[in-house]
Amino acid sequence: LRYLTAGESHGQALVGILEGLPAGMPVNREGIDEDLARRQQGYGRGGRMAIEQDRIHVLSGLRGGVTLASPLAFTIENRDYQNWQQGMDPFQGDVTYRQVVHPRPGHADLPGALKYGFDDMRPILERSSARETAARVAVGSITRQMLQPFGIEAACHVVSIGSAAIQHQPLTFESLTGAENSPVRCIDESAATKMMAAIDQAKAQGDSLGGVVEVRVKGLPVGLGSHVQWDRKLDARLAYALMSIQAVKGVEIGDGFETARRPGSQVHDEIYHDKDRGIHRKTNHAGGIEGGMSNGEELVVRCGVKPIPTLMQPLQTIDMRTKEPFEAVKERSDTCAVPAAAVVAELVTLFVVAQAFLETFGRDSFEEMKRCWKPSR
Ligand code: EPS
Repeated sequence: LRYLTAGESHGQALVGILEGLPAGMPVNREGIDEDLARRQQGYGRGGRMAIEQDRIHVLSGLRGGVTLASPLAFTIENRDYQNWQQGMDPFQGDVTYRQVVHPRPGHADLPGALKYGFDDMRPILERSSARETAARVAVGSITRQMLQPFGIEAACHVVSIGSAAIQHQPLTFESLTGAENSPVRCIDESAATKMMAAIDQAKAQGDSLGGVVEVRVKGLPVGLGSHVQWDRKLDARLAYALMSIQAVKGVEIGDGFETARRPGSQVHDEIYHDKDRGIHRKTNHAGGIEGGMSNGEELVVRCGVKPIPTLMQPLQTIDMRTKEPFEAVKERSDTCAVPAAAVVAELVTLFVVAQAFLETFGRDSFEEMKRCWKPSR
């Protein structure tokens, strides 16, 4: 299972090609559009989300709502292209339109411009924009539909924004349901109020805020990923995929960095067996992965998301043409995209899980996959 995305933030559309799905798998458009809408929400977003209404347009790979095993190609329209055509039209676009020559510290602007030999950073920011994550959400959402019949479900929530954090501990998959109705995807109402106040304050000060998001996946069979090779380890693959999300600066599995501070007796999850539950654990510090393999417990991953580099109270930078000191560019932006990043992390996690799932339980046809499905325990 693999995919590519294409598309500029203010170009005509985002594009995705997903290849490797089994044949005969039902795909429901509404489910994908729901995930796309989830990603668009969140307190702290800027003006762009009032323009966009992300919807998937499938071009190939499906017939009558069922996969053909051929590459599934899709687009998600950028409505804002109507306002940007003058600058972004593939052939007629004016390359001097809305140039960006004052790189934002923390953004792809500067290294991208130096690497590709541009003075204008527009071509860099158009592609490095987190708008691209809409395509990844669509991909992940399709894989959600593949995993659902096998009892695998994912959910996400926001653990902290700035210094405002949730109090609830320990969490389970079921405890996350309330996040869907929170403007900041937070299950703790008092923390959510503090998060929104922090966003308001950052906005008033022309600043931006990051945070920590968590994804949980339940119903994973034992043995996704493998200990036998570095690039087959499920935790390593999750870290790779999650770190590739714009603004993610750290990834933790289970108790993550905290395990380094505790003795082994308080880190490792003791093993039990009884007739009803089979092999099981009473704790889940490992976050559902041991030795690079799923161990049958809930998968728990967290991402640290840095604050967006576009500040309305700009940081110091230089003018790329004169190299004189200047204030960084003020593009329209979000104050905080952490609630959206939680949704992206959930869908990116599901893609990695689906990829590993197909390696162990995959067949050419979906019906055969379901017939042969026998999780080890
Ligand atoms: C982004 C800047 C903003 C965000 C955008 C990411 O867009 P614009 O420059 O058009 O105002 O809204 O996020 C999205 C469009 C999205 O769909 O998430 C950036 O510079 O990364």
